[in-house]
Amino acid sequence: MASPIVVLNGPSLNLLGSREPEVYGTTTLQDIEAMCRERAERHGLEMHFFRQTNHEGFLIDWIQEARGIGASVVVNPGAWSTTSVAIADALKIVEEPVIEVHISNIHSREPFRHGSHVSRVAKGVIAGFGFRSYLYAIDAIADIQAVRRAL
Ligand code: CA2
Repeated sequence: MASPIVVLNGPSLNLLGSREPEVYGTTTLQDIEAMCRERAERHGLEMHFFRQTNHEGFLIDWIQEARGIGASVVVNPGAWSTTSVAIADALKIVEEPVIEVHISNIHSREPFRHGSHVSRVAKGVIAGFGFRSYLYAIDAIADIQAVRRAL
């Protein structure tokens, strides 16, 4: 049976579309949510929830909630990717695939954006494709599930 998808967003991503358009584009987080829902639906997958928080503990609670329902996780941890061992620990015990996404290519930016703790526990990382990073992550999850069904 197809497992649901949850999409999680970390600090300040609620401001997308309003500042630094040259780095993060002009698409809002609400636009991204709508596109993710459509993409998941197209793959016949349920997007169980799409959330954003500026509070690290909430993100950890939601990761545990995702684990509890057997969901795959698309996560843009924002700046917490490089600072939070706690988020990486929470993601490590999610049984379904975890895909880390970033709108910008963190590897071509300042060195302090390199070295994500989350990358060490993620199944894969998609960065640098703007809002499409999220859509490609959903495609990857659909593909993983299709391969699994074919086995
Ligand atoms: O490229 C990404 O998706 C990031 O996760 C975005 C984070 C940044 O700290 C990561 O290194 C890369 C920043 C999110 C803040 O978003 C803003 C949006 C609009 C205006 C200002 C910040």
